Amino acid sequence: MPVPVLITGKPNRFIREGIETHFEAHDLDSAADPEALLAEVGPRILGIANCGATPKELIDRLPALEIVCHFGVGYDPIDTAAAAARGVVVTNTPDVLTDEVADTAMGLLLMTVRELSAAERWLRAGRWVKEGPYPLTRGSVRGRTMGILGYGRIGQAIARRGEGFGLKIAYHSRRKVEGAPHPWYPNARALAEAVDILMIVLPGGAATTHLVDAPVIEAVGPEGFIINIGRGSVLDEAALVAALEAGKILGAGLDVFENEPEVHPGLMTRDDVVLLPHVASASEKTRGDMAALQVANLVSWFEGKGPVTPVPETPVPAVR
Ligand code: 8YV
Repeated sequence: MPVPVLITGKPNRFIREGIETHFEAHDLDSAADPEALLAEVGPRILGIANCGATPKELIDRLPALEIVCHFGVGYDPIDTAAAAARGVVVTNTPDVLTDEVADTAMGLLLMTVRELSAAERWLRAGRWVKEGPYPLTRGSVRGRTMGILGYGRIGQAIARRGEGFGLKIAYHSRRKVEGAPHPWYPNARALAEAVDILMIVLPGGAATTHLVDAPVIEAVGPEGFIINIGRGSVLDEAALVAALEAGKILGAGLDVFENEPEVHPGLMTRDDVVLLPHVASASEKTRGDMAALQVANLVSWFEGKGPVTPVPETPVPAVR
């Protein structure tokens, strides 16, 4: 008998194929009547393939739930405390997306600092022909320092790439990383004061919400830039708009937003920001690898071999 698994959110085709190959799949969010679906299959559901959210209310509706396997490295859409309290294991998809996200971070950084989107808009609007060359950019990565806020696997991969571009690197993470080749700053504000480009690579959640607020934004300075590739909730978007309007910061590049897919209207019309629709890991190759790891966690668990990539917050019995 195939194991019944609930899919939340919108799975990509790699996830759907993997889940349907190995499990009895039930789509929650695209069901005609999600309530009726939960009433019917909820008591039998043993696993969740999470592509949306798994709040406590959902965990409470699934008395036989054993494991929640998330698609993504950041697992803020899952209530891990509620899962832990029930003995439900949670997994994510680390490592397989590290390099893709770090590549995109550097692309976004260059687009922002050298105004590449605005320069392309200039060309496409025929302004190169009519008005001449695009104005020289105030920003440059030459001789600058990049501060990495969140120095985990992705943050360190971005740091290595930054060195390749000749940037000096500094970082802040809650704990100093022993043996790290870059200077550590004890908080976000101190890091922001020391650097020209602040690269946010932090996960979401209560501990990081609005960690980058008006004082931190202003500490980056009027020639500085902020890039956010982590979670939108980390950056106070209204404070960013105010700082841009007041010339307290030169520009920003954002792949993530506080209220995705909605974007603060004050950002949408500005030429000094680059806005990407959360695409850092979004290649077929990497999203396929992430899907494979998500499915591998479910398969491994139900074969009695334990989770492949459990998160630290939930209990991990070696096997089911
Ligand atoms: C994913 C991400 O796109 O892994 C993460 O934490 O932000 C992205 O790579 C997202 O989780 C799924 O849409």
